[in-house]
Amino acid sequence: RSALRGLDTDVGSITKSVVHHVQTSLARQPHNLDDLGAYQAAALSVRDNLILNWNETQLQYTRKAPKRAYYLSLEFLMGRTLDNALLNLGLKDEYKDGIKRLGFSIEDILEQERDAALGNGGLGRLAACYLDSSASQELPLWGYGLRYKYGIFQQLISPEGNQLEAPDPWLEHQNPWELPRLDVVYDVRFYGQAERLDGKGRAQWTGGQEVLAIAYDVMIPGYGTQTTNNLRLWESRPKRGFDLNSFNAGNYEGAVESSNSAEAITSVLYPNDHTTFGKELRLKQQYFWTAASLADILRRFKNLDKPITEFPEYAAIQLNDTHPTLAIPELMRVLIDEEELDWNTAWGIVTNTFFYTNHTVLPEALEKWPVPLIEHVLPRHMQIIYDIVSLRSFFLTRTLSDASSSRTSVERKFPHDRERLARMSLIEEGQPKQVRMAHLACIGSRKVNGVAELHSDLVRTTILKDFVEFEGISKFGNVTNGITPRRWLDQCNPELSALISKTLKLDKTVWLKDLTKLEGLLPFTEDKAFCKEWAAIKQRNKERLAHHVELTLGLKVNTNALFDVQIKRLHEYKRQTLNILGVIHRYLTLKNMTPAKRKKVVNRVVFFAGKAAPAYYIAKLTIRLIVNVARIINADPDTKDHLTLYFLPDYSVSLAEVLIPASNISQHISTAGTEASGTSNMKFCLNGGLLLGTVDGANIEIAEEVGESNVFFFGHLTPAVEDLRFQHLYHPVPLEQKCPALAHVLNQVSAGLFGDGHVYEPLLNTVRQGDYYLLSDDFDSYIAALGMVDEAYSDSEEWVKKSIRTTAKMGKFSSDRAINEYAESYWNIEKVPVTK
Ligand code: 26V
Repeated sequence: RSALRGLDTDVGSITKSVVHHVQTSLARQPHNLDDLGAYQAAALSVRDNLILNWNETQLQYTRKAPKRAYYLSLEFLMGRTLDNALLNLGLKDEYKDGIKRLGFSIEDILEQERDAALGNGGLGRLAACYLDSSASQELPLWGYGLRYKYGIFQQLISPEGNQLEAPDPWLEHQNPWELPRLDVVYDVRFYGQAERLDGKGRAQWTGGQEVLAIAYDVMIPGYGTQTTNNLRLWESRPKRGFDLNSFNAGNYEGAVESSNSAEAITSVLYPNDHTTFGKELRLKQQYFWTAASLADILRRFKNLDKPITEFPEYAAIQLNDTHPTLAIPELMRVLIDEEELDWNTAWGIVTNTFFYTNHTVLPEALEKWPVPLIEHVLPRHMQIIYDIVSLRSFFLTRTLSDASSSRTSVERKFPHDRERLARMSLIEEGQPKQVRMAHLACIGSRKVNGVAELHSDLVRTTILKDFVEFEGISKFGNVTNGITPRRWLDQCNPELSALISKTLKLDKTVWLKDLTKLEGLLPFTEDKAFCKEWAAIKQRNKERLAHHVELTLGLKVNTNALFDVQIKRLHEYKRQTLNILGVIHRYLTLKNMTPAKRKKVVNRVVFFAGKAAPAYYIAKLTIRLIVNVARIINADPDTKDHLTLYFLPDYSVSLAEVLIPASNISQHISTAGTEASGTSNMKFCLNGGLLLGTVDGANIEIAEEVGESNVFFFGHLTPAVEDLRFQHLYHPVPLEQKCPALAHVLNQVSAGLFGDGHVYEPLLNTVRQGDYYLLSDDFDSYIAALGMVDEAYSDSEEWVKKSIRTTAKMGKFSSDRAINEYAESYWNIEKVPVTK
């Protein structure tokens, strides 16, 4: 509890503080309180501690004026806060007792909290893990994002198996974890006119719509530190609650409408990932957030009274994917039009401030915005982008006769290579022209990185190859993703955490901050008693999951079976389809066996969870197939003891915390070269679940750590993918011939074994025709790998050893390691210890 300042934290004081909040903040009577009220009061009491640490941390930052890092992310998938705050503050036991004295159970009140689900998937959860690690590593970092009124939609599954979406009103009850900062407000302009003022690139931007950005601060406690960092989320509000002119002119409805449109900006998180769509409101979200965040960062810098040219020595801004790329032209605009710097000085500042992380190489996910749309919404920024391309930054061509500039242009470096100019331009020709945000992010940044070794190689050799040749390889690095072991082991798997501490003879505060200490578990693979305890904890976690399924779905799960889990966004490249077709194959195989032979097969329970983008037809059809296969096979008396299947609706961070510790094997089976990293793979392995996967993303580095004998790899490798796709296009082989087992499975689905066969035709045809994600190439080796899993699982002693070895070798994947790499190799920031 060294982490705490100010407040008394004995059980008696805690009880008093909770009761005090019941009576004052909630204005309720302690004797007729429900679980929700108890949660709210406990949260407010914990919050008091966070606020004191937050104040002290921010005071130190102001006093010491270190270089700071800013993490700009449109998504922060935080999940619940109370349990995490208690563990990070080291007050879990005290609150558990205090809550008990008041007649409540801590487990019950923790369940009352709604997830903060301001993200789609891995990209947003990564941002949340990095916040936790920054505070735990005492690094001066703030996150900047949007305070969406509605987070990722709630997923409902209809009786037919269709995904339905409902809004996520996560702010329905007041949110104790945010502090509204009604005094931290900025104006953000949209539309209007931009007029060039002189030959130096200056302009004046006037007119249009002005919207207010209001700050809400979320406290981010470090683990075992007093450091409490900040996540600042912006809310949009109309500049004037009412447009008085319209009101006076008798246009009441018009006046109300203008206030609606300002508020619309932060009303909802876009539930897509990996597909661009060019919606104006999404562009407005991106600009609203980057403009407010930059204004805030600049205001803080200006308080230091340093020359503006020193800005990059005090601020490093990380762009989480291309979503905040407008920050680049926005900082140019401020420096040129408002600070009146010359173009070269401004561009020098910009390119020393920003850092860009790419999170996908899938072409459909690379952001492009139509030029006419940017011209309309952000006319000044469009001018600046054009100036970067050719006129002033000497990027593509050399149209200014400023030979003294040290910067070279693409044209000068590669004369007569017009195709290269077209490939590299920020503007893609076409109807309409489009701005390529990844190119802008790349040339506007100091460094660029991918999120796992293979992915970073693909960034360097495919999507940004020309830029590597132009700017040099040293600008293009890698930071392999990581996860916070606090949430993803200590919090979600407390029994395993306790066993590890006992075995290593280390306080958890030590190994949770130096995860490589887990290697100390290796000798214990030979300790029978330890192995038995390890296995027993996994079993209890399986029972906890079964209990959850029974509570939520009313279904009884067989816990004496291998638990096989695939949980992630539904997407063709992630190949949930391969998994479900594999399940059907197993089912058909079981059906063909004698009962005696079936008894020898490893019993298996397969879990799926994940959301599909609301407009992603094929992904939704995959859910429907999974649900209907489950309906049939779970009811089949011949096989149901040996194989069952569950689709758990409404996947969330909180559900992941129950699923991950319960898995024996998890599936990460993307087509090679498509999954940039994956981070749930790390979470499963940290919890002693083994990995079945393709040679892709971070799977590769996990295998390097734990040894290939402890993972189940299958499928073609990345270099083969292009050739295989070529074969599909130009030398197709009938599926019956190429992969009869798969053809048979598809035919059974078509024939209606799981209900209306014709419903699934569009999904099945993605495999039969084109097969872009290469299911037919990988199916046989996939089935073989599943067989190897069965065989390995049958040797339960050896399996436990594999499980222990896997956990023991996961040290590399702590997000503490990752955040320190960013701090040292990218941002050049140092720790700021906060002590009294
Ligand atoms: C792209 C787009 C395109 C426009 C529509 C909205 C939207 C939203 C998100 C994205 C970014 C997709 C990139 C992404 O989520 N990548 C995932 O990042 C994880 C963290 O690095 C990584 O583990 C996953 O492998 C990668 O798919």
